[in-house]
Amino acid sequence: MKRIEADYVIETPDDPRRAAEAMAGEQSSGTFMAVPGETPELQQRSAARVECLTELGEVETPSLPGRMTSARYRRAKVTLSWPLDNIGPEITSNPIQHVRLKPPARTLRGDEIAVHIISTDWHQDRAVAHEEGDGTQMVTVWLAISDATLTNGCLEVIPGKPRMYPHCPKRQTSIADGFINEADARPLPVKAGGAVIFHPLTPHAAADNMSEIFRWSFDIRYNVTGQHTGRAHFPDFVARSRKAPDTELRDWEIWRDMWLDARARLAPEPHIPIHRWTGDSPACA
Ligand SMILES: O=C(O)CCC(=O)C(=O)O
Ligand SMILES: [Fe+2]
Repeated sequence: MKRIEADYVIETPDDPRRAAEAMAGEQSSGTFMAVPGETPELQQRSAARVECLTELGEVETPSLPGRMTSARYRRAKVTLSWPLDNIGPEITSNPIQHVRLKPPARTLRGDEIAVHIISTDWHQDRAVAHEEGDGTQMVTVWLAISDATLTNGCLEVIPGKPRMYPHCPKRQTSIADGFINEADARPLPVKAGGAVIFHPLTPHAAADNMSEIFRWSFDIRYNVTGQHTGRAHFPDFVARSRKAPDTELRDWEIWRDMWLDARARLAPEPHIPIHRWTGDSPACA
């Protein structure tokens, strides 16, 4: 069976081998908690494997401060792999994608609320799309272009059972009050070039950028080809296909033109909301 590989550089106060096994263990069938139908056989079949581990010496301070502190950290290069069948060979690039260039919060105007500029409120990506996409198998790939740190507002997630929470139009569209406990949040600092890959029901947010430089990231999404993207009025493209390799789009100029066409088509028409939530639902009272 074909496998996908990813390389990591880790720094850990723990034994790197144990840390690598824990990373592989957490990245098995994709949720923090077991879901119905997740049998031991399925977990075994879809589990990540440690392919290779090379120790790179010790450092006194980690490149990215995390919650654990120690006098020494052991560095290692780790290669993990997963069966290609975990995601399948037919993959579409979903139209819900953003480039976020977040300036230092200090430099923003007091009334600045544009969602990609300020902190991001708690939400789920499946919620900020149309209901037709609720059954779609999708992942969000959050790519750090600059280091994402505790200071500049790295992504944070809350582990839990995968379920959809009601959302309300607040400062941004965010999870209704009383459904999540923000004290359970886990910050996910990553180095530039690193990625956070998460399920569309994972509650996530990002704090203000309290550093003096821009926090730059891309968030892009992929879904199984043929399934509803959740924003059908926007363009998508086939990123990979084993069945029909000729349908893969490799020319960025065509992708750009698809967006220009979409803008020309949509701009004169009434606005199409990008999600289903309105402030009059009982959860928002
Ligand atoms: O980068 C952020 O501030 C939020 C990212 C996000 O909501 C996402 O990637 O889905
Ligand atoms: Fe999001």
